[in-house]
Amino acid sequence: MFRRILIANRGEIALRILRACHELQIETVCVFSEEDRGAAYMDLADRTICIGGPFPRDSYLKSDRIIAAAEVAGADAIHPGYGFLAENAAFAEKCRACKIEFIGPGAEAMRLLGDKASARALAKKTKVPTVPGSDGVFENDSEAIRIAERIGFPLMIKAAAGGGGRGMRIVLDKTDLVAAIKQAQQEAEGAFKSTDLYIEKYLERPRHVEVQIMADHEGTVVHLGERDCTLQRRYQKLIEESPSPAIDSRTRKDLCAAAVKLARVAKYTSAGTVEFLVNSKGKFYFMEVNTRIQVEHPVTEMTTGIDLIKMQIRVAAGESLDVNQRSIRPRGHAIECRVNAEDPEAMFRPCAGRIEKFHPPAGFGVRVETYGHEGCRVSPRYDSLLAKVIVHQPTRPAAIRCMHRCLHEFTIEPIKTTLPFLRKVMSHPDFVAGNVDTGFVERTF
Ligand code: MV4
Repeated sequence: MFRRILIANRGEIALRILRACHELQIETVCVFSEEDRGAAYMDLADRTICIGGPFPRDSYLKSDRIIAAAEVAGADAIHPGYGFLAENAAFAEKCRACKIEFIGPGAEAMRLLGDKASARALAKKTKVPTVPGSDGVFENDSEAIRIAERIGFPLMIKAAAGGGGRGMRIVLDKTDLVAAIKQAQQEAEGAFKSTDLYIEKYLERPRHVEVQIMADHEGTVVHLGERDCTLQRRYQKLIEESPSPAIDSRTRKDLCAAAVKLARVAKYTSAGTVEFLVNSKGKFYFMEVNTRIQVEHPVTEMTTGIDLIKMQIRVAAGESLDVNQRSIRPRGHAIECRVNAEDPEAMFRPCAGRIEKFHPPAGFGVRVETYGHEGCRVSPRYDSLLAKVIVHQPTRPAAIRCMHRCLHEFTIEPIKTTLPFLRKVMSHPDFVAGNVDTGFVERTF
């Protein structure tokens, strides 16, 4: 097992990883930016090292400084959390070259699955259902037109290097195609330094259902059930739950089996998520793979009783999985609400400042993941995620009632948060009925 882990992240996920390390009796090193100097969660770290200025590109994205910090502090592994360097294959390779274990998948699997066009090609080859579309990236406009005419409109142009909705365009008919390709190319070039694009048929009003997988270095792959993340706004998830209220047990079985199959052929290790879109008839299609631990992982931890961060650390240290598929028995219903420092009345504009009053909820089946406390500062430089409220109850109606209670108990002042918005969703008849799609938030609020 590792002796000392460096945490290359900040905020709630840095705290989550710190706690897991200490339960495993592993020492911790926390790196931080000038902006995060003095943040209370770092009191729990055995050592803290400043790695640069407030902008992510000057600190949390500076791979060489992070590796240097790990070497100086004698850390034998780095946990990247989510965001920042978590899905950067070059960073994973640098860690390996410096004999520091990167807690995540190998660089090869990360590269193969991180490119959405190659992940899609692998899914297709593996007979995991994919949306009709191009075989890999297209070369030029005339090839794109040929593919578009074959699959029909509406369709989507997507950036191979994209993710979370960046570099995507919906194309309603042929007259818009060439202009959309140009726009998507420009966006992709700017954001990812790659103009590779591919085409998919556009699925209307889908649900987003993803499968949590975990794999060790012996080739054992298990799934931990699915999460339904349909409630989003502008590709930002707001509420996640498990099990999905939208799929039957047969679909669930097929979906989870497809995710495991894909992880096996990719020789995947560590925690990962295979994302699918599900249409109103319950047919599912592979979308992309997230090669990291995700924000919403606690939903799965609550239903399975498995600590995914600890499991990730054990697997990275070379231990084999201490569970098998039959022993993983999801129970009850879990819901997570993301409490963001944003003003829902002002188009979810990020809000920053000092928190004067902070009273998180607690009680039976309630878990709160946050770096927040009275007197803490919320920076405008970083992700607005302030707290995650996760509830676990025997049934979905009980979980909704419990979440409703928690959201009323939670007091944060004076900064604006998404709490009032989340309260409205919890009492909305369509959410209560499990009858929403990915356009629900924009249509309803
Ligand atoms: C799609 C789609 C419809 N058809 N692909 C958005 C983020 C990325 N993970 C995939 N996304 C979508 N891909 C096809 N072929 C609709 C979306 C989409 C979406 C997906 C999940 C949750 C919310 C969404 C909101 C708008 C669009």
